[in-house]
Amino acid sequence: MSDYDPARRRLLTAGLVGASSLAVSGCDAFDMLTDRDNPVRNFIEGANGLTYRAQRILLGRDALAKEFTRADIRQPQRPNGVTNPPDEDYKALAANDFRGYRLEVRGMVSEKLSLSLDELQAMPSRTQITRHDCVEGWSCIAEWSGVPLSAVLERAKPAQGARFVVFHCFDTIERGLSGNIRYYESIDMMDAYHPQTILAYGLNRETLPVSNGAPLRLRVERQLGYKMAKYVRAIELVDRLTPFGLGKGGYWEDRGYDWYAGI
Ligand SMILES: Nc1nc2c(c(=O)[nH]1)N[C@H]1C(S)=C(S)[C@@H](COP(=O)(O)O)O[C@H]1N2
Ligand SMILES: [Mo]
Repeated sequence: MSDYDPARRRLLTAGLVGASSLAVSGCDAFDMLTDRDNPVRNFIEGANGLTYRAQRILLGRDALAKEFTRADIRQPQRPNGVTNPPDEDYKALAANDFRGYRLEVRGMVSEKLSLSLDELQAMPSRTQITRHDCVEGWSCIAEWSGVPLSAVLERAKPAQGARFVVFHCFDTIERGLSGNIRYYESIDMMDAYHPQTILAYGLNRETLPVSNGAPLRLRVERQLGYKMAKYVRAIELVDRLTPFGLGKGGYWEDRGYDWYAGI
């Protein structure tokens, strides 16, 4: 059984709109999202295409998300969404400390890759202290270490027409009528090559724990938490998002969230 309940999620999301304050445990309230008239929140909720274009124009290709210091880390990263994948293939890997794990890289690439954790950890690494903002109304500052997605893509050599990177995850988040629905996400090539976009295997100077996405999870620091796929098992380069899930580019996007969740 997944310990994640989409109905509860919907309730929390709906609650966010009316709430003037939020009771959160362990993490700071992301106050601006609870304020109806806050321009930042209105910006987030504005036409998604407009937000996307505006951020690209205003902030540019390489604008960095704010980075913090260790003194700013006030609490552990709050585990959210799926925190212990119920899937047998995942459990078997976890039971063996992920020694059998491989990240598959496929789709519109000239070199398909299959990388072990050791191989990923031998690649260039980046560490960054950033704030994770969940759409539910909380945020956490944490230190993330991993391999820049750009380094993985340079090895795989994306084809000319590749426009998006799709992240396929291990975790079943919902059991649908025609089978298990696993979490997935996607970003565009600009975010894929952004210097702070990493596949993280470390959190607060420890090995990334299962609750936060072990053995590998995406960090895409200029967007909201739901974009940051945990339990990544494969990445696929594509020119369109319609073939996946319900066609909107991610599990939560298929259920109404914006594809571009810029903050
Ligand atoms: N595979 C997977 N990735 C996921 C989720 C999930 O349920 N499954 N939840 C998302 C949401 S809504 C958030 S806020 C973050 C939570 O990351 P954390 O558990 O490290 O805080 O993961 C995101 N990535
Ligand atoms: Mo979230």
